[in-house]
Amino acid sequence: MEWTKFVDHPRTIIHIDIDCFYAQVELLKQPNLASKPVGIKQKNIVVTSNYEARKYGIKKCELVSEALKKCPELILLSGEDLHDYRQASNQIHSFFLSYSSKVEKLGLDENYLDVTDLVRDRERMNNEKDEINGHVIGEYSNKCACGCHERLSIGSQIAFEIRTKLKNDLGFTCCAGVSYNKLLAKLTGSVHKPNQQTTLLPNGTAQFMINLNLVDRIPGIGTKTKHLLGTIDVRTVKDLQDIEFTKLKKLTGPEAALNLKNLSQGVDNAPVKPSSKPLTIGLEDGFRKISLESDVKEKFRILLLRLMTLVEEDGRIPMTVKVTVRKHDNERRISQKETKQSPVPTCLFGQPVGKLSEESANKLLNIIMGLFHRIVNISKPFHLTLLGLAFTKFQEKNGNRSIASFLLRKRDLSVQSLTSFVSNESIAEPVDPNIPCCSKSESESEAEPSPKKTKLDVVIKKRKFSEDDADMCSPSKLKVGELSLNGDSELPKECPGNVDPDVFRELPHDVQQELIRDWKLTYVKPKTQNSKQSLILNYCVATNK
Ligand code: DCP
Ligand code: MG
Ligand code: MG
Repeated sequence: MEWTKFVDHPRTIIHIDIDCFYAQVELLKQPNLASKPVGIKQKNIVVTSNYEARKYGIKKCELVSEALKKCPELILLSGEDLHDYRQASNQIHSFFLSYSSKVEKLGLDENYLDVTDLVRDRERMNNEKDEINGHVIGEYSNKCACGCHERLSIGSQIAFEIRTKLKNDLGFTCCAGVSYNKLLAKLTGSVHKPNQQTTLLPNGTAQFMINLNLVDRIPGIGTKTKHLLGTIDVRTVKDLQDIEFTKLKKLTGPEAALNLKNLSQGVDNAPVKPSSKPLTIGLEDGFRKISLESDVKEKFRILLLRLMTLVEEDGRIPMTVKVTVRKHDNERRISQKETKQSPVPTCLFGQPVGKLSEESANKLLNIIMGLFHRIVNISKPFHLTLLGLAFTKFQEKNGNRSIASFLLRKRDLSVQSLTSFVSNESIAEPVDPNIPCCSKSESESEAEPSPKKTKLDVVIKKRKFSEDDADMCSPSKLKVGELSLNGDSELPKECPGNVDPDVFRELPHDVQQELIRDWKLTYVKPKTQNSKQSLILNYCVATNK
């Protein structure tokens, strides 16, 4: 595998990021504050602030105490309840869909729009101005042979129209980056802020990338990759551009080396993937210490209530619950995250979806605590620093379920790391960077954003992992869906094949029955299916009568 430069630039991509998003949502509700410095607070952190406040040097995710030192007159508004932000985010996403069907949502306030088709239509009409709207990086007059300068120019006109209409219709100002791929559009959009737009032409790319300076300024290069590259003295984007491909390949493997070389030159072939509903809806809450089972249960109860409001907004019926626990080992000074998951009886979720009766909530909590007990041995002292709950598989409201829906892999992990719970003991502190963190559980469990970990980190880690860390593997688990495919797996008696048997045994009889019924409905196919799978299922159902 060798690395070669791409030479033509057929696509036009716009990246749009809303200015000081939470603050704008709040200020649209209280416009009288717009000219004052306003910060949005979650627990003891100012997660963002308006640009008035930023004039005082207030940064994102700054401690409230620090922010108040910089600007004593800072007005602090609570950002604990994410409902309005999610609603605004969905409205903005829908608004963009009126320009292109290819809109990919990235977090709450960012979207990529692939406007290639729209540009082509306008090019045919041939009545666009041949000049770029907003800031430009690169030399417009030194035209690229593929014709992209004209297309990017039209893209910049479209970006301006979108930004103007977004402000008029929904009230938000934003920044846009226009370029020929996602990576460059995103990086370009943040050059001039707020409420501005920038277009990057191919002849400006190499220098633009160099100007980023350190490699981890490139989205896709996380902490681990940065450190790994440091071992061969590659620290800047220029170093990465210049390093011999063979040397890089030796360090990271061919796939990652190719990715890295491409990134360093601003090459990114990833398509804009139209966003769909997330496959996981989850919440996490971090704290200094929890060591009592009763506190754990209370935390899970609060998490469950909050999670149900998200489920209600989503409208689909959850089918699997996943519990995440971060345990701190005081002696070894390490924290490790583990997860366990179990199907949940779909009948627990009443109509409308998300409205839980107290009885159903208790049943769910029993399942959750059952999973918790599989992770934490409460007969011994324990020290927990994070609890998380997520629903990971869903059934559409029309009841159309399929085995395929069970087998889908995580695509879009929508887990909010909670600095937003109102709780006395909870402290939204970053994890101590000096304490090494490892996760012995399923890789999917890694939901927290810090330290910055990217796909590339994962590719590189997997490679390293298989070479020297094989003993770190988690014990094999019954994964949802695996049994149905691998008929030769040993099936626990009395238990539906998709439920952890130890969790199952702890559940009340009626919940066990509901799980068996769901399992039967999902997996037991009409008699014509003559497979090991259906034989196993029939056995399960029979033994539980
Ligand atoms: N946010 C958060 N925690 C973070 C970063 C951001 O809760 N560590 C929230 C608050 C932001 C929103 O996400 O308003 C969007 O994040 P951005 O990074 O886009 O920041 P802003 O939109 O606030 O500011 P900018 O104008 O720099 O885009
Ligand atoms: Mg933003
Ligand atoms: Mg953003």
